[in-house]
Order: sequence, then structure tokens, then C-alpha cells
Amino acid sequence: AEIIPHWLSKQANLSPDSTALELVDGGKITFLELQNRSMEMARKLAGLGVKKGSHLGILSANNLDMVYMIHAISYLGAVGVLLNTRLSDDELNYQLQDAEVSILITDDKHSSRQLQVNQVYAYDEVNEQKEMQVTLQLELNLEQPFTIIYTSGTTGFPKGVVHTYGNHWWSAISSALNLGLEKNDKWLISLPLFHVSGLSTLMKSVIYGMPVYLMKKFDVDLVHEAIMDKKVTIVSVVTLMVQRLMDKLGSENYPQTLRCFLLGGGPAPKVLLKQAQDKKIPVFQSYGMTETTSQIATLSAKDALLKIGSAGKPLLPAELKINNPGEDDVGEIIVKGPMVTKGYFKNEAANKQTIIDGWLHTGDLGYLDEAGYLYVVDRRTDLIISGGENIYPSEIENALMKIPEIKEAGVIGVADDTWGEVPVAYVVLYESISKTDILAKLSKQLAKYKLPKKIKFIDEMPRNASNKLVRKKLKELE
Ligand code: S0N
Ligand code: AMP
Ligand code: MG
Ligand code: MG
Ligand code: MG
Repeated sequence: AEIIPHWLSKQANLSPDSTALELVDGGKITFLELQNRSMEMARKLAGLGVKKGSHLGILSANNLDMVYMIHAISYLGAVGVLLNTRLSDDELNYQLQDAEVSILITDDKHSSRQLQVNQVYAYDEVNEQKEMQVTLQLELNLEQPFTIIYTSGTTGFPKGVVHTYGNHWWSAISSALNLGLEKNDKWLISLPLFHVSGLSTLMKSVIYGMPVYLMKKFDVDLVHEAIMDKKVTIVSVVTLMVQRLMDKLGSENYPQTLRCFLLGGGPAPKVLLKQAQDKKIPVFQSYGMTETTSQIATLSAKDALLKIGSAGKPLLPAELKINNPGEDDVGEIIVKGPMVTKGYFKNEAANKQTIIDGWLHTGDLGYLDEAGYLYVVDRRTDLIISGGENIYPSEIENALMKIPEIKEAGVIGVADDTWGEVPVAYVVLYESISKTDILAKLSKQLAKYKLPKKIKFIDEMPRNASNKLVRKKLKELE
């Protein structure tokens, strides 16, 4: 096994006084402080019974305690299951159970939710604990699991993507080999730490010795200000954020200090990319997913002019191919590399289907141009991406089918100016029920961003000869 020194302790030794985290209120934490606070947190967690291999859930918006908690987990060799705060109680309970979470840590906002875990502690309760004297893990085994993040699945049941230390390590290294590392770099995180989009940047911080400008959540005014006045050099964004930031920018320009908007999490309209170019905003379009521990292909700003709409080339340690391309060169995107997950937690069936001879089959369709630039043409079967959050139609259809008045349900994604795409539901009824009542029932089961923006009653569901729902036919009704 490949062993490296614990990255945070290494950084606390190499650059103790350098800033690890900067907050909107001006507060700063050095690498030495970050190490000490995280170790303290680890000893307190140990007192609560967390040990090597424990699965510890974290349900929290971005904040300092969450950062300490994530690093504390690594000092104990526990596994962090990072949970999306937008999910419903039912959805969270599914993930908590599937991931075998024994202890859940929450921020104040989520401390009184109805979740099925024996031990639940708010940060304050952890902070009140006595430190237990335990041996902390000062080396990291790159093969060892570190985090689990759930990603929706075609069947409507999400799957837990396991990330090893090696996956995070190689993701950070790959990104630096591509974007470069500059001595004034300061990376802004307003994306959630419970997605790899946010989490991977936290790992880059300790691996590069680079400050992260951490925000509780995306706030267009605060991000704008950070770029204008706080010398932020890189900002990770989803499409909707670029839109809002460009509106805010108006006819002004960003300062030279800004060198990269790392754009991921879904497609971006060409018009938006062109507008960004006109305003000299350095947008780097990328392709990646939870399974690849963040970007696996990226288009540099200099290539963006020539290859608008492309997600670039695979990063240096990564391979990317189009499987069985058709006559139009389009086929399934398959990827391989040390940042790619070794599999879903306790899900042999999904692993067998998805990882074949070391290649991860993404379900996304795309092609490579003659120079090897990737163009993603279609998302995984039926996947809807709303504001960077994934939704599978089957999740909503399953929830609709639990309503007794509903006989059949079909859900599709339709284009939306704000969110990119939103879900719309078609239902066939047994007996009458109002749309308001349907939504009320759905909202008990589903995260708010998954609620259909429209519900349409129809007399018959389009099905094929083998009685399978044909979502394409529903799209024709739009
Ligand atoms: C876009 C965000 C910020 C919108 O949230 P906002 O504006 O803060 O909303 P709220 O104030 O919380 O709520 C207002 C109302 O809007 C609803 N709502 C919120 N979000 C959504 C949504 N996505 N879709 C639909 N509705 C939404 C709320 O329910 C609320 O409703 P009402 O008013 O009725 O109560 C936020 O959604 C956000 O942060 N999105 C991004 C999430 C994300 O990080 N996605 C990427 C996941 N992918 C990966 O991690 C892999 C790719 C990757 O690593 C990457 C991705 C991006 C950039 C870089 C990388 C990389 O490779 O490093
Ligand atoms: P997630 O696992 O939530 O990070 O979602 C990853 C999915 O987002 C991918 O499988 C794609 O379907 C989609 N996606 C990511 N990057 C792009 C891109 N550049 N263009 C189109 N879709 C993308
Ligand atoms: Mg996913
Ligand atoms: Mg908001
Ligand atoms: Mg997504």
C-alpha cells in the first residue's frame, strides 16, 4: 500500500503560519491552527466512540466546524458520509441506513430532524466533550476509504460513492498539473462541502498549502465582493452562478487577480460561455462527477475561444474514451484514472455494471473531436440537472406512485432559464386529487429542488410494446 504523511500535519509543519482558511468576516485560520483544532476534534470524537472504520455522518452547511470535522475524521481513520442538507428526512434516512452510519454530526439548523441514527450530536455537543487520549493517524494509506457521497441512480435509489485518500490526492494533483499553482492562489468555495465540488477544494488547500476563502453558501454579492476586493484567484461555479455573477458584474470588469472560474456540475449554454468570453471572464469548462472526485477533463480559458462548448481534454493522470462510437462518433464516455472511485458502497451489482476492466462507464454521451477535445452531448439516461443538483425522473415517479389517487406517473426534464432544467410530471389518475395536494404529499418525501415545477394530468401514459414508459413521447407533449 502507498502511504504518505498526513497532509494537514505535513502542511502544519511546512507552512504553519500560512492561511488555510479565510472567512467572509475577515477571520483567518493558519495551517497550524487548523491541524490543532482538527486533532482536538478528533480526540473529542474518539470520546464519543468514533474509531478507525466508523462511519460518521455529517449533515451541515459549510462552516469551520465542518472543516475541522472532515479533517478530524482523517486523523481517526473513520469514514465521513457527507449528506446533502436539502434532502428530505426520508431521503436522508435511506442514505444513513445504506451507508451504515452509526454517529451523525449536524449543524444547529439540522439538529432536530427526525433521523434514524442512534447517536446524533450538534457541533456544540461535540465541542463540549472531553478529549480522549488516542493515537491519531499521522499517515494516510492511499487505498483507505475516507469519504462517501451519495449520487442519484437511474432506479431512483442513490448510490454511495466511496472516495479513498488516493482518489482525493490524485484529484488535487491532477487539477494542479492542469490549472497550475500560483503563489498568490486563493480558492473560493461557496459550493457545498457535501458535494465533491466543495470538498475537493478543501483537500487541495491542505495538499497545496493554499488558502480557501470559505462561504457558508453561494451569495452573489459576497462572491462578487471577494473577487473584486479580496484577491480571490479561483472560484468553483455551476452555470447558474456564472449567470448571476455576470448580471451583478454588469459593465464592470473583474480584476487581474481572478484567473479561473472552474465551471462544472453540468452543461453550460454556449451563449453564456460567449458572453463570458466577451467580458474576458476566464471560464474553464470542465467535465466531472462525484465518481471522479471532481473534474476529470477541463478546457483551459485559452482553448475556450477555439473550442467553445467543449469540456476540454482529460487531465494528465486520467484516460477518457468514447465506448462504441456510432457513425456520428457519439458514444458513452468511459473514464479511468487514480481519481476515479473504486466503487459504490456495498453495491456489487452497480459496481459490476459500472466499472468494467478498470473503466468507469459514466452513462453520459459524448464525442471527441479530431484533436481529442471532449464534447458532452447528452447526459446520463434521463438525468435532470437543476442548478447543479441531480434528479432522476424515477425518484419523483416512485414518490408519485405512492399517492393512492395516482395510477401512473412519468417525469421529464424541461429547459428552464434559471435552473437549466426542471422536472415536470405527467400523471394518470384513478380518482381526482388536486395538484396542490399532490405537491404537499410529495414534499414529505422529496427534497424541494426535486418537486415538479408543473403537474399535468393526462388520460394515458405513452408506453412501448413492452409496456415501458416512453419519456421521449412525454417530451413531445411539452
Ligand atoms: C445554485 C445554488 C447556489 C442555488 O441555491 P440558492 O440560491 O442559495 O438557493 P436557496 O437560497 O438555498 O433557496 C432558494 C430556493 O431555491 C430552491 N433551490 C435551491 N437550489 C436549487 C436547485 N439546485 N434546483 C432547484 N431549486 C433550488 C430552494 O429549494 C429554495 O426554494 P423555496 O424558495 O421554494 O424555498 C445551489 O443549488 C447550489 O449550491 N448548487 C450547486 C450544487 C453543486 O455543488 N453541484 C455540483 C455537484 N457536482 C460535483 O460535485 C462534481 C463536479 C465538480 O466537482 C465540480 C462542480 C462545479 C465546479 C467545480 C467542480 C470541480 O470539478 O471541482
Ligand atoms: P454529479 O455526480 O452530481 O457530480 O453529476 C455529474 C454529472 O453531471 C455527469 O455525469 C454529467 O451527466 C453532468 N455533467 C458534468 N459535467 C458536464 C458537462 N461539461 N457537460 C454536460 N454535462 C455534464
Ligand atoms: Mg451524480
Ligand atoms: Mg439564496
Ligand atoms: Mg450534479
